[in-house]
Amino acid sequence: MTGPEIVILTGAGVSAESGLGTFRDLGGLWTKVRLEDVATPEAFARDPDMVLDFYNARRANARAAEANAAHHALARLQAARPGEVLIVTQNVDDLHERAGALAGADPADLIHIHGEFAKALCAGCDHRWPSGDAPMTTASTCPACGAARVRPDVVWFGEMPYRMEEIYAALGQCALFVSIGTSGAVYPAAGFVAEARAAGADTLELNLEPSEGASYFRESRHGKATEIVPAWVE
Ligand code: BV8
Repeated sequence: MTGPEIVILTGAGVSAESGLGTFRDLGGLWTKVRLEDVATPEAFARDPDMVLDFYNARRANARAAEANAAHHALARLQAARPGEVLIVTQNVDDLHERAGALAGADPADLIHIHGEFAKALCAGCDHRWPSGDAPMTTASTCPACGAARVRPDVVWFGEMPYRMEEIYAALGQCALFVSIGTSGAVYPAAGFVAEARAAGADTLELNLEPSEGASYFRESRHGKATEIVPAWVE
């Protein structure tokens, strides 16, 4: 086998017990804020100050959070099997990286399909750079082209998620696909299980409750990520 043997898709449920809110649960972010108002290129064009404030607050929360037992267990699995376990995360926090650095996992085995808070993106020239700790404002400028069109490097609704070719290649040849802490509501990630299954992979869901795509998985285990993920890994 040339690619990863296991592909793991993670979502907000993995970071929930680190204190970062989920999106679609009762009290989740998208029940308080309309995603059309903050997580689309149109919203940024209409009201960049509001969108940047929304993301500055979430970036600050994510910086203050710590990786939990689920992140650490996945990082240990990756460190034990270099190159064999690819994590594709929908999360824009850096908790997988931080756990991975402690465990000695290879950062190349992690893909942020929806981008990351740790980077800024110039909406003018597409240059990316580490976003640092300072809040982004409409006066922040791009270090490459000088334009004041700085935004967080996250994938908004209607934009193309990152590194799709690599992900589909991995899904097409992995032996096991595992989905953890995601509702299966957002495409294309929600379609990964069908893709992996069609290519012959075994499929496992680890989630607090059955997700929208639960019936696509051969096996589902329900409970808190900090309990069921270490139990699966160990
Ligand atoms: C695209 C990033 C083309 C920034 C996010 C109809 C109309 C309009 C559009 C569409 C449509 N149908 C499909 C679309 C496309 C659209 C889409 O899917 N919309 C949905 C809403 C219908 N998708 C796109 O626009 C995407 N781009 O399609 O491009 C394309 C097509 C084909 C191939 C390639 C390209 C871009 C989507 C990017 C969206 N970006 N955010 C930010 O964070 O602000 S989305 C947002 O949802 C999150 O960021 C996250 O990334 C994503 C997924 O959410 P989850 O992680 O699953 O979180 P959720 O709250 O939903 O679920 C949490 C789960 O955890 C729950 O099941 C819960 O039970 C569980 N849980 C809770 N606590 C725990 C737990 N589990 C375990 N332990 C716990 N303690």
